[in-house]
Amino acid sequence: MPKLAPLFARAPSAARRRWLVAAAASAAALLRIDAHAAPRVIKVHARRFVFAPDHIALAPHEQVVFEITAQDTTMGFSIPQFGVRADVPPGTVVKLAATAGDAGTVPFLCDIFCGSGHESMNGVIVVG
Ligand SMILES: [Cu+2]
Repeated sequence: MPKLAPLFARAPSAARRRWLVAAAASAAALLRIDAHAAPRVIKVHARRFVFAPDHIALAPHEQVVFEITAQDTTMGFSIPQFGVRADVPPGTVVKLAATAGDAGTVPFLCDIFCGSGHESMNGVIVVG
């Protein structure tokens, strides 16, 4: 691989400008690819009567995919404010896409009755 400094020392300034423009275009293309990168994956595990994690931090308007598993019985994973929910049977990985809204605190919860602690099975997404 040629060393860059001697290359520039020998190259005419027009060629050097073309090289710099091409390098800048490549960098810009990489930034565009990064902007459209796959959504962040967030794993959430549900068991009676706990979600782990039960606090999740998202950036405003961030697109994510929750990968949800359940340990002992079919659970529901619901984020009413984001308009998404899923049944989560044990032994499967359920993928649920969601997009955060503006900054704020958003509750999520189990919406399938799973036992005597079901009513307290919830968590919080902090968008900010
Ligand atoms: Cu439940």
